[in-house]
Amino acid sequence: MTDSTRLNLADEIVLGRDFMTLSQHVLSQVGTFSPEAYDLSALMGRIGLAGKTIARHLSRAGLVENVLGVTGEVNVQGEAVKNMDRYANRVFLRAFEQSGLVCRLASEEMEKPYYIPENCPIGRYTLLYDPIDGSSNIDVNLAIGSIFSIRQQEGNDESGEALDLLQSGRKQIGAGYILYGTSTMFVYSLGKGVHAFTLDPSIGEFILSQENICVPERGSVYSVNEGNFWQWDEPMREYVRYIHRQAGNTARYSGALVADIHRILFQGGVFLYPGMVGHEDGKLRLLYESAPLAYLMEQAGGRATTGKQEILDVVPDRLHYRTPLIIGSSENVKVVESFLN
Ligand code: AHM
Ligand code: MG
Repeated sequence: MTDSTRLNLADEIVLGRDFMTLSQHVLSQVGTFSPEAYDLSALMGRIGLAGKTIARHLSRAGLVENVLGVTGEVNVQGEAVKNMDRYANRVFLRAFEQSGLVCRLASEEMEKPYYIPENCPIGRYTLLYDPIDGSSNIDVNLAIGSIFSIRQQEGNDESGEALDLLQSGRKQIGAGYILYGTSTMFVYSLGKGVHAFTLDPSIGEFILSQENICVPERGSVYSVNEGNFWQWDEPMREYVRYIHRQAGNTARYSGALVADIHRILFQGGVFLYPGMVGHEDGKLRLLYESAPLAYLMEQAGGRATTGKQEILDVVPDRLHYRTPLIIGSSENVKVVESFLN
């Protein structure tokens, strides 16, 4: 080996990091070279492809048509559909057509699950997702995300009722999110810790940036929309008054769950979206928002609860079921609970 071809230690470390791609990492997590391992690796790669496509579209917001603004439609949740919501929903659907991986997808933007019949004979999985989380941030160029949850496909329920999905979050076999922030990050778990990847746009790959993330046991951040203060029950108001009286606490609320939870995952603290007058179950949807984020938070050593029950134990009675959400560092969640119970 000549001097010019020999790698020094620093180069080797950099190259080692550069070469741990998302799909390689998934294979190493599953630990075998079985068909299931390759399927999960391919599935995660397709979610990553959807994320890269959405990130590219977002990067040209304001320069090309139909990135900003609303479509004029209202979705199943009664919310105005943004152009980006519709685009991102379709990107996920297209990413899985003819993939043979996923038989059925269900999202915040579709009333009923979407079947890809040609995939079903071999597609073992259902993908639940929120294509754009934090939609109110799109038009002002602030951080947003996509959330996903992977479940085993059980049975062949083409009636569209998706009764097999009405099971607890413990049935998830993987979950994660993509954060479209100052960089694009992909954070996932397959039940063996939580791992973060950063998109290197020069090679178009998600490269491992942090493995086995552990949420601090406690943190100073509380993240809640205090504009709803008078819509909450008294115990929740009392908790927030208590937080105000303690020195060292700091409020951070971005309007995008993914961004707020990402901060808490790395730095500790608690995110809350409580029930409100007339909306006792709050705003967030269980199957494709709260449950996947709860799965990640538990994997990182934190907790997620409705205030009465662990989020992962909640069994929904419909696809777009909502729950209150209290999620983050275990000590912070315990303090919230001490006020609620
Ligand atoms: P969305 O998926 O339609 O964007 O709604 C979910 C978002 C969360 O990201 C965020 O935490 C919350 O809604 C913000 O709601 P609010 O404006 O009521 O505080
Ligand atoms: Mg959402």
